Amino acid sequence: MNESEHRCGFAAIVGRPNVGKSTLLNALLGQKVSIVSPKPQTTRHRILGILTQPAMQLVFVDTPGLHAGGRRAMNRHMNRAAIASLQDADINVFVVEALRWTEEDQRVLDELLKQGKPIALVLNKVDKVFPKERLLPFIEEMNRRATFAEIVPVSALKGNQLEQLPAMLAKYLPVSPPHFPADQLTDRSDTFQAAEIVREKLTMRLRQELPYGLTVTIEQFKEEDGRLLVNAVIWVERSGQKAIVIGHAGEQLKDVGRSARLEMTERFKLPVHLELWVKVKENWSDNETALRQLGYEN
Ligand SMILES: Nc1nc2c(ncn2[C@@H]2O[C@H](COP(=O)(O)OP(=O)(O)OP(=O)(O)O)[C@@H](O)[C@H]2O)c(=O)[nH]1
Ligand SMILES: [Mg+2]
Repeated sequence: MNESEHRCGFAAIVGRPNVGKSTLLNALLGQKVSIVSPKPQTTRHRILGILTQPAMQLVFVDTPGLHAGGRRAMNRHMNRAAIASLQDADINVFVVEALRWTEEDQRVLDELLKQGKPIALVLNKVDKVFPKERLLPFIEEMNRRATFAEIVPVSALKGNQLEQLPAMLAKYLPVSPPHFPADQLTDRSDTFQAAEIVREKLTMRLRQELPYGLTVTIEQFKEEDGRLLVNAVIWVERSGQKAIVIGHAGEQLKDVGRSARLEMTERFKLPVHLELWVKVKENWSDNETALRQLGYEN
């Protein structure tokens, strides 16, 4: 390959919460770098996922779901992170759920149109669409809403129709040498990933509003005698939430610890000893200073 033809740039994956952005990123990379859950507002940070091929390096940016109707400092942090990512991208991958269009989708589209960058529209979750012909009128409707550089129906969950995406997106990247070493998968540290794994397991288990008031920090992460010693703190907003997280006779916390440890063992390729503590930081999610202390920085 001629060096002057190598392409490298950023593709931000944006959309409202829960449309499958993180699932899509993980599927495109063939490895999990971003946590996923059935609850909206799972991703809270901008997370890079780097796909390196001989002729290109495509740097995907997973983003928090753009949303309205949350007034806490955390909601503002998440929306800011998403907007900054779509402003910086060479191409934006706008993810929507096939056959569903909501006011929040329209808000994301308005934000994208303001930027004037090319937009690849990904219609996700087509595994739920029967018969597939129902996609055609939806695609026509989308074409009336805006001019998209590409429109691709996919199932991120089943891995359908994804092979074509990287090459399709690469056309919109500038000619440039790679920004990252070929073996680098993400910009996020092991400790960040460990905290996210714990948060994912908690989010999967806890009902309703509680996941929004939880965050996780890592107090210790070190290799000793061939194993990884990890201490994590789960922060809640009110003392009453502590008991809910811990669960009857500590069962829930044990269960979270067990599944987080299994995933960390697989990720870090070492046996893991994981200890979890639950602590209260009053109202942390609506406090800019607390957010920064807990690792939420743009
Ligand atoms: N049926 C189906 N479900 C999917 C597909 N892609 C994602 N999901 C599910 O949709 C839910 C949300 O997925 P995420 O990847 O966390 O969505 P997200 O857009 O990153 O959500 P936020 O981070 O909250 O903005 C999870 O339960 C996924 O398993 C798909 O192609 N088909
Ligand atoms: Mg996500």
